[in-house]
Amino acid sequence: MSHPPVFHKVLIANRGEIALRILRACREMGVLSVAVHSTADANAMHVRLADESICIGPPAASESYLNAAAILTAATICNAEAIHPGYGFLAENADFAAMVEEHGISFIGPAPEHIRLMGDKVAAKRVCREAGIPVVPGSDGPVESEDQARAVADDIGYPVLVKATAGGGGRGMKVVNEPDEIANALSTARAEAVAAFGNGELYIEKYLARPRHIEVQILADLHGNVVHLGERDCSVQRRHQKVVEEAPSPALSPNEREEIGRVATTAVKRFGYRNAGTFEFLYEDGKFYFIEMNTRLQVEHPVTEMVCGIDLVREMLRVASGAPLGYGQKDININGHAIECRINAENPETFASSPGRVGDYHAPGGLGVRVDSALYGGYVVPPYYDSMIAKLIVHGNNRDDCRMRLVRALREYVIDGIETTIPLHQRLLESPRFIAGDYDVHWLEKFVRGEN
Ligand code: MV4
Repeated sequence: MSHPPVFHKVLIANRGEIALRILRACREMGVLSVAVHSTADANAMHVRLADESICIGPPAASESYLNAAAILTAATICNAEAIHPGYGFLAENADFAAMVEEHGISFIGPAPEHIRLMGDKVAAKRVCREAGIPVVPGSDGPVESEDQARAVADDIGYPVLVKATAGGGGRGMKVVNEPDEIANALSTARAEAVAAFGNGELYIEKYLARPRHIEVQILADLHGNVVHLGERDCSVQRRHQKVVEEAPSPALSPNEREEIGRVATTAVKRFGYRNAGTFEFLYEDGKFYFIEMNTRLQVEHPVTEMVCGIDLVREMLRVASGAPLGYGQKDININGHAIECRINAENPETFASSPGRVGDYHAPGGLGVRVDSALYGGYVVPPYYDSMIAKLIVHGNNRDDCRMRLVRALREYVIDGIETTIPLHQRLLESPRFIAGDYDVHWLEKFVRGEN
């Protein structure tokens, strides 16, 4: 079989480390890259390194990186064949993906219908349940009334969690401990959901008190070939922001790993999903429950790359261009262990953001050490965007070798001039609970409050 060559030129609709990550994959494949940038990012590394660059608007993301018309114009002017959206911004905007395709440009990601489907958390749960994935018990659809909510809660038992259908990432959730609280929770959650998403639809789930967040990476081509690349444990979070991620999860047995990967792969084949995707599960007491699917490349994808030896961005470009995966599940092996630290420009105790000029800069190196960052000495971190400035990813033969290598690499990392969360990472990586792998989604919040 012959296949069309991968794209001639790709526009990267993003900034920061992920724009560099995509640019690097393009260059290694002989694909030309186009950077887009706001006026605040004229001196950004992704602009410096790309083959071409186009300014798409003022600093505010709403007028630049979220400006679909400006990005499509840029892609048309420079004759880009494809757009990679990275994560955040327009990455999970189904209307944007559809507009890209209507312009005869390939969207490097799933079909617009699949982005739309998974953006509706109730619909996503339904199709996943029907495809044989275990889901959290709850209302098998949106709740229309207080009476219905009460009936569902009585049925599954308290505590329950009220969630927004259009939500995700923890916004618009309310824990309900007893029947008396349900009316209040519904109206507060509905108001928050309307304000945040312009959609007040809600659903109800059994509240799991101490879950781990474990997610499965999948990759699918246009010919029905699907593989999973194992799981990531992303339970070390603060305010619904992941702080440390690792692969494999220290909590899963080999049988559980095989099972969670198999159900995810089966579901993807069933609903004909294409490109990269992630199934998010809550894991508690030896059972896992699907909660959401992410239809984008994720921030934490490098830990999967480090243990699988597969370049996920390269694969996204290949399958988007129509190439077959060319390997099957039996060809995928999980090797050793990888941990990622997300380093933010923030005070490590108060988490107040700390943009400004970077002074001396020295990134760590050595065997098994990877730094995904767009920082350089003298760079000015702008105040307009996400505070994540670097990801330090380390691989080792086993979890503890990996962890000790990461502690070593953090000590080498010099980022002068701004405050960073490196000291927090150093503390948490040396804490007994992290060393034991004994943590859940609430552990880090308690740790930063000094409770353990
Ligand atoms: C849950 C849950 C417990 N039970 N769902 C948070 C982000 C979003 N992706 C899903 N999230 C959760 N869903 C059920 N049925 C716990 C979380 C959760 C969480 C909840 C409250 C406070 C902090 C949290 C941190 C991580 C996950």
